[in-house]
Amino acid sequence: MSNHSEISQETLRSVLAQFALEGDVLSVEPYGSGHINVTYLVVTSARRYILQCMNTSIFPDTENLMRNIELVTSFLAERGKGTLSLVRTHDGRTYVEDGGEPFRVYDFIEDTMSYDQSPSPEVFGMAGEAFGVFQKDLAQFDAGLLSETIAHFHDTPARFEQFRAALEADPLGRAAGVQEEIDFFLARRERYGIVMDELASGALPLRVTHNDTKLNNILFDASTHEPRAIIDLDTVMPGSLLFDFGDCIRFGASTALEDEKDLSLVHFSLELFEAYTRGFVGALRADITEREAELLAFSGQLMTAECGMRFLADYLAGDVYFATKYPEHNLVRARTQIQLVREMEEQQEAADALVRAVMEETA
Ligand code: ADP
Ligand code: GN1
Ligand code: MG
Repeated sequence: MSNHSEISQETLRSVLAQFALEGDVLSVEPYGSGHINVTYLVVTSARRYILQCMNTSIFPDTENLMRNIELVTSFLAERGKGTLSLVRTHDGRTYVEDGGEPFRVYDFIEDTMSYDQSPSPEVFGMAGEAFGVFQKDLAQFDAGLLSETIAHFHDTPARFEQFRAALEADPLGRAAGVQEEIDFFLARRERYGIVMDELASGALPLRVTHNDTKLNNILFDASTHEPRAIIDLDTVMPGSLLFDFGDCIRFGASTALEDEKDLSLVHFSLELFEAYTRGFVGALRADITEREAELLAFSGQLMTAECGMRFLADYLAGDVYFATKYPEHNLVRARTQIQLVREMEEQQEAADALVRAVMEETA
């Protein structure tokens, strides 16, 4: 299912009829601000649910994707952790297919909220702790059970090659208008391999990681503001701790939305970086290796550059991957990432010093 197409109410209702829902369906409306799946809020006469049409061009193997989600959610639930809860169909399946598109249903996690931007260092610090704890919990999980749902997901050199291929193809002739942005990513190519090379050599350990640690993939309690559940588990796979740290810094240590058009509002905040680092390192301190600690601040830059080149590649390719609301949306997103990488580079020494201080304090 492309993110851009509409699914008829008739289809949605006939899909929902196959799930063992409580009550009668009253409404099904688009929901949330994810870029990948098509998400709906379902209200029945008894309660609320989330219905998702999964994106098969991005996750082609639904069977194994859903097996991963079942395994990870039951592992977390058995340990008393707040997590997603799948609703089964009348005949016990975790998803259905309609017109070739797969759909799943989750219980709606009530009285929660998610943030598209960090509202304060306190909240972002709690996000750091939540992703740290998530990773610590999953350290007990047998990585061999998980399928790789998207190959080379945070393989930055592979992402760079995809970017170059999009540039080469340039199907809409958009490259000519964005030479400055293209040059930004070409100029940094020497640095893209550091984490992948060290994972390959064993200098960095492979762990089970979330891999999509956007702030809006945490549901916070609406009253206490404490994190209640980490969601969007489609990309839980073997990876580096640096992916989870760096990607959340990319999104949450910014002073603006990921798609802010006014770049004068977009800044890398050391205060937000410090709050996140305290939370994340505080939860995982004993497990973080010396080399991981050395690369923590750098991972923010790396994940931001990686995501920036994915946005720019998608802009060049004609907006086929990320959901967009207007023709320049991916370009706007690429520009915020470029601005953030620039400022992260300028503040790299200060960020490294902060990481060292937090590591020493918590030793
Ligand atoms: P995507 O892969 O497209 O990002 P997500 O699984 O992250 O999709 O869902 C999109 C949004 O829907 C989330 O950011 C969150 O706001 C909301 N959401 C998803 N699952 C639930 C749930 N079980 N309860 C409440 N809100 C949810
Ligand atoms: C996508 O699914 P969502 O919206 O939480 C993407 C991430 C990107 C992010 C950028 C499976 O995340 O990798 O970092 O957009 N997820 C996938 O906002 O590609
Ligand atoms: Mg999401």
